[in-house]
Amino acid sequence: MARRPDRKRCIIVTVVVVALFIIVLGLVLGLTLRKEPEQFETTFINRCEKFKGYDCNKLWTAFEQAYVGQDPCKVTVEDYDPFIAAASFKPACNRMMFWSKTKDIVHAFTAKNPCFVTLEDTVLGGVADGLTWCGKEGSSETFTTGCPGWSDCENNTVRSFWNKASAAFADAACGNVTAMLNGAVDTPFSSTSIFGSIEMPRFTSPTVKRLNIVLLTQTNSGANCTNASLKELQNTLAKGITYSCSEMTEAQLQQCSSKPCGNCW
Ligand code: JS2
Repeated sequence: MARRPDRKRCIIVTVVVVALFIIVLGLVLGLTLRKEPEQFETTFINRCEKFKGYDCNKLWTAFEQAYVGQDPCKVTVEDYDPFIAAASFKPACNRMMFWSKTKDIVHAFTAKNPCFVTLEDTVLGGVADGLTWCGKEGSSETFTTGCPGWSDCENNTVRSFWNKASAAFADAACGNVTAMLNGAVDTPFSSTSIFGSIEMPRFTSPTVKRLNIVLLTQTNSGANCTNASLKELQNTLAKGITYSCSEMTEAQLQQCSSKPCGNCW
């Protein structure tokens, strides 16, 4: 007889342990998911505060109104207009740098050579660089997981942002403009890339006087300035803008980083 109460007690203990485990798991998940929106906003505000002269709470409000409560695949570039207006910046004439397939090396360069400015070195791109975010119909939260990918839908939250921010940055281009392209790929210039389809078409003469292409090459291999895609670039560049192309290895670029604003191309 003594065996039955033991068996019953064992079943009760198991049920209690499983129930406790489910409660703890739910609490951890709930806390993590609740932290998601706050962490994103905190990251946004902290990054914004690194740029002087902006009301970062106003910038955050303008940013989140573009996508909060929306289907994450129905956020258009125009939805970010209020943010672009709030994040206006003084163009760095002769020092603006564009890039394509060279993100990491370009940002390592501008980190050492603050003379040159990429979109991500301004508040416009700096607050969102490397981040993922989206909203959901019926929710006032910002999500950073479960968002549609870049190619999942045309009007996706992050893709519309970068298309809009890139267009705004290119609209502000002035004087000598630099673009760092990747000589290790067959077509360093692609008319379907953001640089080729959104930014370069916005360079107009006489505001933009010159486009300096810096083609980053591996030592003595890969594409050079005679590459066919660069001929296509020249053919589509607005009339009146002077074009130059310089081949540069990463080592040469490193040496350039030490020159304060001295052009190496
Ligand atoms: C930044 C992101 C992210 O000139 C550059 C920049 O102005 C950039 O905004 O757009 C140009 C590069 O785009 P492109 O030519 O398509 O080059 P890529 O290397 O094929 O694409 C890189 C992704 C650009 C858009 N983008 N830009 N920071 O976190 C970020 N995420 C995405 N998707």
